[in-house]
Amino acid sequence: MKTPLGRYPVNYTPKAFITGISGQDGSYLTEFLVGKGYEVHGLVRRHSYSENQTTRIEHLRDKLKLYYGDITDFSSLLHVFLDNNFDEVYNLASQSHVGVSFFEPVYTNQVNFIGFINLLEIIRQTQKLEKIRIYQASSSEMFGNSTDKDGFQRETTPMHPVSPYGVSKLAAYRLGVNYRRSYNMFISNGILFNHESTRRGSNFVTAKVCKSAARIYYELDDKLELGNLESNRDWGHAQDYVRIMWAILNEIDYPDDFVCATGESRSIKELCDLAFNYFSLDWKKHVISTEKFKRAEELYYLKGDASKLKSVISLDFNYNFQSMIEEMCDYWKNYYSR
Ligand code: NAP
Ligand code: F7E
Repeated sequence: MKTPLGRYPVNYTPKAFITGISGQDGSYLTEFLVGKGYEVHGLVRRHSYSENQTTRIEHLRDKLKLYYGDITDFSSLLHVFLDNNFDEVYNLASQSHVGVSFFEPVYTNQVNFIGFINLLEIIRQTQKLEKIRIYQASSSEMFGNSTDKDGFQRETTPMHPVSPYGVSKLAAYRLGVNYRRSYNMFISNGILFNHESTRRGSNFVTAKVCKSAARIYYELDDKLELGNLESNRDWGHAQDYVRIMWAILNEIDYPDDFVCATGESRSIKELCDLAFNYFSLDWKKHVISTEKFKRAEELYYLKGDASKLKSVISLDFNYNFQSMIEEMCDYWKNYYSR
């Protein structure tokens, strides 16, 4: 990475706004930006159990400016943007669970697509467009079961999403391109492949498997029910990927669309093998595949080619699949040993 804050004048404090600041990526991105000297603002939803609103960013609370709001509520965004001029906006707010999107297709599109229109319209009408840079959290789920002949997905691979989530993300992606061209706005899409961490919600498969293996190790459970065991994902680490979000806005001088991926694809069975081995367990004795966790339509295979991104910035990842899953198993082992 180049010098921190390289594109800003010396002694200038850049102002960033993050939607989805309380999520896995939002929390790591916040740490990263605060570490670089940014003034970080973020949108937080009201929860009935208020401690849950900011669990992942609690350690940074006194450094942040947080606003109650919801990306589907235009007015909640409007007052934030009327009161501030931001340098960078990261749109991470999302109903991000693909399986859940089959049960909540309308809501998923309201948050992931209409929410982004709200944000772009408010920015267009209130901000200095020559100055502000916008990052949209696009997803490999937009590809669906489409691959190039060499088995990879890249920016030019046709996009045929197979879930309401994927459709909503594709709509938002196209909208970002449309606003970029129509209004000359700096909007970049990071097409990120799956990324995980100890902060991953435990209803996503990596965290679910690591957590369950820990519970079986401590004899709190004996079985783990999963859905489809045949799919493959290109899994990176969220901490590595949030640095790329920042680099896409700060180390590349033009807005564009970029795949970020490891280029390696692993199966759910390999994931189970690694996590259960960490606890000296045999996953085949504990894991069962049930209809309950299968999706109405499945995306079977993801393997990303990040060559376009690598040609303009360096992708210096600190984790590989094994070290990431070991870190997650460590986390859940410690969690249940308390
Ligand atoms: P996450 O942990 O599920 O976080 C989602 C965030 O969005 C949370 O802060 C959540 O708030 C917020 N949110 C949900 N609905 C909202 C609404 N209506 N208004 C305002 N905020 C709302 O997701 P993540 O893994 O950090 O992912 C970050 C972004 O990257 C998402 O857009 C996701 O779709 C995208 N993405 C993720 C991956 C991945 O593998 N992680 C890959 C590609 C793209 P609460 O805390 O209140 O629920
Ligand atoms: O599923 C299979 C499941 O829910 C991965 C989101 O961050 O990445 C994520 O979406 C695979 C799928 O992630 C269970 O069917 C089997 O094939 O961990 P996941 P995802 O659907 O790939 C993309 C890039 C995003 O953008 C999304 O926001 O694992 N699987 N059994 C299971 N998945 C879950 N969740 N639970 C199971 O029991």
